[in-house]
Amino acid sequence: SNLKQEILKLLKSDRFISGQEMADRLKVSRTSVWKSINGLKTEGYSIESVTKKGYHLKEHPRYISPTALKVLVEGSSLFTRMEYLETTESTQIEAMQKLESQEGAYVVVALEQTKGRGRFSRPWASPKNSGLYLSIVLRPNIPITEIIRFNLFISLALSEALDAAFGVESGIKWPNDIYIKNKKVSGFLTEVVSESNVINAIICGIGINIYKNEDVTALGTATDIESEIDPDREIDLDDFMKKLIHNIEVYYDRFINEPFSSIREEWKSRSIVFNKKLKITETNESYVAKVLDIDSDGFLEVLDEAGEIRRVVSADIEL
Ligand code: BTX
Repeated sequence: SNLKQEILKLLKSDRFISGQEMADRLKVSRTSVWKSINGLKTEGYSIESVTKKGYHLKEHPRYISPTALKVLVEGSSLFTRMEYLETTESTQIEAMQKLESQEGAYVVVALEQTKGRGRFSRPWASPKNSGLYLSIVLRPNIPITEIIRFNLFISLALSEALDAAFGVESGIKWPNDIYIKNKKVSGFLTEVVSESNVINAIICGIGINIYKNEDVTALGTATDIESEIDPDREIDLDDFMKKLIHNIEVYYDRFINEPFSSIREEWKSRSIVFNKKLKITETNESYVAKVLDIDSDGFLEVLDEAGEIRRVVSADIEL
């Protein structure tokens, strides 16, 4: 309910707040306050009441809550709806199914995916209560070729949100991954629905490993926020979602209005692919090359072992 959202806001803004004060400020009865607090507790918030001091939010739940998402939608200049699912096959599938019935830009978030997927139908490990899995639907009216540029803007939004919310130092591995210290913490995938080469909808799926989980650790190449965050620092998923959604709004607007060159330097400073010998796999061939630069169109300039400079637009890179 709306009251739950208001109470959550109050709990977040004060160290301690009494039931009476919340009731007065929101002009409702103490019983309604008490009911909403119980509702938030069932959503996973650990709310403690201390005699003479009042209520306070003890620790953050290990997952985001529907109430927090509603607060986000209400404050959003872009998104009209955020759908919350405990579990689903893939948020990409959910998001695509709503393209007709749901107007505008929206988000589908799940706490578990049973068939999470990466690019080229590779699996994306999406265990329960360990990560965040979301799909963002946007509807720009632009040529499909702009998708490369979209990925560059989104990678910056994601990497910056991770750093701001968790105090980590993440880097972008072109084209679609976010790394912390040489391990993948997050990946995204951009799919489009288009007509005559014009985009009808972008469905961008983002997966982020938050808590340690064997399914993810077993990959050997992956990490999670819990393993990388300063141990004194708390993982606040509501705060992360807020920062991520805000960054997506900002960078999506910039994507629509600005060329890649306006973020090129920022993007380069976060990139982890430069000046290393990497294995690059394009559709038909694999080769070893050193990445020299990224041009104003978002193409990588690489130097292969034969001494030839190539422009790479779509490929997989192994560090
Ligand atoms: P990708 O194809 O670049 O990465 C997939 C590869 O990454 C896998 O082949 C595997 O080696 C490795 N991998 C699998 N799971 C994980 C994980 N949890 N953490 C780190 N590495 C992993 C990247 O694809 C794009 C992933 C997008 C996932 C989101 S989640 C929400 C949305 N719904 C959905 O089904 N997919 C997207």
